Amino acid sequence: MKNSLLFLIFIALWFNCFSQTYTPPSDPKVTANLAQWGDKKFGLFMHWGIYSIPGIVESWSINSEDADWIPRDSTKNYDEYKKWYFDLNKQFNPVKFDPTIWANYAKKAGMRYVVFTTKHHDGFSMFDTKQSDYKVTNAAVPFSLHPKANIVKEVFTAFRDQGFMIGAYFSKPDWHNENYWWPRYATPDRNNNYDIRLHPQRWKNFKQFTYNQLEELMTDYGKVDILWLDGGWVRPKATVNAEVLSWGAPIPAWDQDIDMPNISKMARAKQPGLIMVDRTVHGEYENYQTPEQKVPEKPLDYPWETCMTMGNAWGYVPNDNYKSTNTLIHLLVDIVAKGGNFLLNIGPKPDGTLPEPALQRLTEIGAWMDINKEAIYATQPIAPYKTDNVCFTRSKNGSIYALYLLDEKIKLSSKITIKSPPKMPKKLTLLGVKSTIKWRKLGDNLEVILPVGIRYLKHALVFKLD
Ligand code: JFZ
Repeated sequence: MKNSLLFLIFIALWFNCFSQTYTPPSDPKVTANLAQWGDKKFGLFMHWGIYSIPGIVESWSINSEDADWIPRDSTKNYDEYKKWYFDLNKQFNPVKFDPTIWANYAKKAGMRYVVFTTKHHDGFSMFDTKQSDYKVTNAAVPFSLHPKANIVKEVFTAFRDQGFMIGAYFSKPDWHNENYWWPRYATPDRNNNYDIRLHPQRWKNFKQFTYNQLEELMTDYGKVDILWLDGGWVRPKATVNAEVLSWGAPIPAWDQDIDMPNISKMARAKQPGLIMVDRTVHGEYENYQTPEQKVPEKPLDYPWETCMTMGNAWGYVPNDNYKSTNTLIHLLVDIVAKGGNFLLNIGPKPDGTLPEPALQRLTEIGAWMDINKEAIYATQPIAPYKTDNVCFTRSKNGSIYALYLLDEKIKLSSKITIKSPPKMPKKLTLLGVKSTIKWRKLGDNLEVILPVGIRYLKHALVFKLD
């Protein structure tokens, strides 16, 4: 009897510990902030750094792993290339940088929060850190003389002034820092390049450096709502799971534990209620999950956000292939109908402006949001979530919306079907149209007679079922 009870307890603990990938926050302030963030639905992700100057992949080209998605100029040997890349700081001079323009476009597009790269894996700090000279405000950087040189402060202020929630992207690994990539050894892959078990003090120094930089960001840059920590391979070894193994990168024999409990204690003392996203590490410091470049098939039963590039690259690359406005709106609708947020990324150009195709898409998305935002903001998923090309959302006051995705290549017929709506309405309206909408029940479906003269409604028709 006793053994079987012990066995059952063991199974329960195992299940809870390993099968669960989401740990709800225990702090009510975090829970409240998470709900506020969840209502925002649409955010702007921005990757901006020295990689934007040549228009190449952010940081990764100095990583020596042999992967097709890590291109590198092969006319230089690796050490020459790394020096060339790290010296790009001496060319950073975005003279047209004006984050107020960025914030205005993003707000008009319907975006309500921003996540900005304060430091990517290459270690170049886009803020005036006192922990390193490898920063935008150092005299080696031409832009350091500009009044807006403390870029993170300027970006956070400009977006906060427009009512945005503020997110700080911060890379846990720092490939420029001598206590992560020790110059004494080669740098064969993304991991720190020495055995921490043999050099504990060096790793201790790196933990302190990281803590100090995060303390600066949590102290000197105003209210920060989200700490978005990237570089998931920097984690306690015990947390390495199938997802990490799927990345195909070497797993060190030692522990790259950055001491999240210590960071979290400080960060939340400075920023009460701070949402923390220790990406892919899961556990109590990942308050929401961040599927990257993909949308989950079904709604998830925990908070989540799809992060996705508007083009193909996170940073600015010339002639990037930007997704159409139609595709972007369909992604937003699909994500929101499944209960997620859409963090859409734009990489600013080396001169500080946003690429024209990105501005055009922000403007067009904004025109659609102006008409249909009530079906997006502060909504919840409602079964059946999506049938064919129709997504469903539910507002907090109980209104149900059917978002009928339009294919730009197909002429819209005068009669459309909404399959298996969550309920049969007493009254049906089409957002953006004053006239009443004729419809009839066909079995479990709604057949809708579209009014004439609605060609100005593009990308998705949004019906309100009252
Ligand atoms: C990470 C960053 O590395 C990337 O540069 C970008 O900032 C993105 C938003 O976040 O993306 C990853 C994450 C994991 C891997 C590669 C890129 N991986 O495991 O190979």
